[in-house]
Amino acid sequence: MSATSFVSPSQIRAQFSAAMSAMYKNEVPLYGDLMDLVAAVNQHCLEHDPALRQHLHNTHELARLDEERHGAIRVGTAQELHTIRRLFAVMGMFPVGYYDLAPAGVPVHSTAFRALHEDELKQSPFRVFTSLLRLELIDNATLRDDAAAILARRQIFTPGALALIEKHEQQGGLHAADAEQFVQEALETFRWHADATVTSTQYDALHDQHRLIADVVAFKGPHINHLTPRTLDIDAVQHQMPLRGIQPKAVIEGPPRRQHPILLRQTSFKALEEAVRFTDQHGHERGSHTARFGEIEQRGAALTTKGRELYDQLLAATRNDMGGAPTEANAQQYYATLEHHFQAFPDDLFSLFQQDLAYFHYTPTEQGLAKAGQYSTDTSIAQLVENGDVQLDPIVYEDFLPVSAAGIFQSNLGDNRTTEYKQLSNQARFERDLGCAVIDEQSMYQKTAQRSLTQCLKALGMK
Ligand code: OOG
Ligand code: NI
Repeated sequence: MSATSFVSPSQIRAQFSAAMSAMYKNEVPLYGDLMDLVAAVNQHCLEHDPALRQHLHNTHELARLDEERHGAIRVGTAQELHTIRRLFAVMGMFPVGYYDLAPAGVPVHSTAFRALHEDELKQSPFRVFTSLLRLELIDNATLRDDAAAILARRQIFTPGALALIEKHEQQGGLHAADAEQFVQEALETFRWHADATVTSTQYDALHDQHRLIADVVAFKGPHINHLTPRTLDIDAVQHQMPLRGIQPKAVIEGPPRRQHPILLRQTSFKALEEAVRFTDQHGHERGSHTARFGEIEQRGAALTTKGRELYDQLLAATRNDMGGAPTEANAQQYYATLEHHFQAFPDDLFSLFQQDLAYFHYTPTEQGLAKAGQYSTDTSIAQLVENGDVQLDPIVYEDFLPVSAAGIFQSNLGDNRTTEYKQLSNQARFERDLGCAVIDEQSMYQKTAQRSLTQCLKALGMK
């Protein structure tokens, strides 16, 4: 058998994403309802907004939209994080970015596993926001040691998954039958287990320290805690959720609604209370745990470092005016303040391009192609755009936002406790546990934009 008959990592990722969605729909029926709502809203948007449809077509996002989703998991130990990295590598998913949630009172730090190249993202943009519990932030030494001992006893990967990860590393890929088996074995790591690994007393102790700690430590594995479809109109979905019996969180995280969406807007519905059995419970005795929830998101343009700084600054100014994170009570005032501050963020493509705030795909127009080969070498890309010879389409943001992620965590953890962990962010330690450096998201968008520009100029006979 030759290397050429390996199944591509993108295909494995697409299969895994579909299998995960089917499993989660089964486990959390509300997810299925949310998917139906998102599909209806997306169809409506595409029918009523031909420019949006054309843009999504140009950037190859239209074909992937129905299959687009992200998930989230929380692992407990360095070893688990290390092996999960190797597992995701089989599917062509690599750690992008470092997110420190400690300042927001969540004792984790995180990365997002995803595909890197636009050709691969096109096949499947599936991403998994992956957090590692930071036991070192827990000040209760006994509890910390107990939690570490409980975590040390569990094995979150099946023997089959471990064997296939190794085979993939040795051979450089997997053949079809192995790939199929890998998807099934890998799924087991993300499955929900109603049987806890601790007594109800232990659970209460973990839970009293922080709900998140109980969620990570008390179970057999890092169950997928949400799976998020992508909508083209998050305000419409937020509005329609209650009509379908789904209660959304107070506010949509991220930038305000705009003509040209930037980064990421997200909202979620509250976690479900689920029956679990602790190790000291027998017969029909049950306890309960809330962890799994639903989320939706709308994605917009990836921002340059300069654009991102402006975003962070305007969001911080909004929060400063509000005196902290938004709540149910001040939601309307929050939106108004957010919109007010974001007037400073240009909302037309040419300004975003000219002020170097966002990343773009460059497509030669028919008018431009008709002039191919006749351009003088000093024609700038800005001139080509202004003349209508090149069309701009924003590159979609593939990553996450730490402030939004903290809001999502907090809303589904269901408490407004704002313990601020004072310990410094520790990317070096995270990378050591992970077994490699995280990839810089900016460099990924720069490369994609550059490849697009090179191809565009070539088509116009300028390179
Ligand atoms: C992850 C929360 C963050 C997002 O989309 O920002 C997240 C978690 O609750 O484990 O998923
Ligand atoms: Ni999420």
